[in-house]
Amino acid sequence: MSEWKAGQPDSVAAGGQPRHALIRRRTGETEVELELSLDGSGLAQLDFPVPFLRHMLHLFAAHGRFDLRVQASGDVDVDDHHLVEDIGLCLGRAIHQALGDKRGIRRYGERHTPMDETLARAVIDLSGRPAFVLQAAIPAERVGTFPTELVREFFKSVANEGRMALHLAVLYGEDSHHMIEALFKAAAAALREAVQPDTGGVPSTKGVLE
Ligand SMILES: [Mn+2]
Repeated sequence: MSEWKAGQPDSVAAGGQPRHALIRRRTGETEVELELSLDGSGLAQLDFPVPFLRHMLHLFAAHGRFDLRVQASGDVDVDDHHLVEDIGLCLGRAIHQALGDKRGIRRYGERHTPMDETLARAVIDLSGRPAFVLQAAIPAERVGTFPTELVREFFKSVANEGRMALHLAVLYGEDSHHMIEALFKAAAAALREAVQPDTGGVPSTKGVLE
């Protein structure tokens, strides 16, 4: 893993300042500290006991060229559900907070990402209105120790707290690991596009994106 050095952006939004958020959240079930820089270089520092999600967030950071630090713990002796959901929630919250008033961004992003036999698609609108659609027939119940049904819980939390329309689909594929990995890579690249600097102003005819 690369050394953590957030705050050394290689691209910065129209406002000129690196877009960054630090989220701390503690409940009876989990404790999450998550730091996100949208204008990063793809670095990840991940410390929590869900190995497959670490793998996914590592490549999410790399393919979005975000810097992402997550330090989290929780009741994984029950199962991974709460921790995965709450890390997603904090990631969504960080995206929303880092974007501020969304002035000067593209707002929309989309990407198709193949991984060997699999093709995934992600389409994002940073609209201020949460909406989530996932179309994916993932054949395996688990990848490693990770319950594949948690892919839905994770991205639903990201969409809700990130106040975005997030449409994810696996168009076809065979291998469950490939399907999930292609979804995370596509989502990262689509988000990267959506947060990119554009010609200025808030990209809505209403003048406001919440
Ligand atoms: Mn992999």
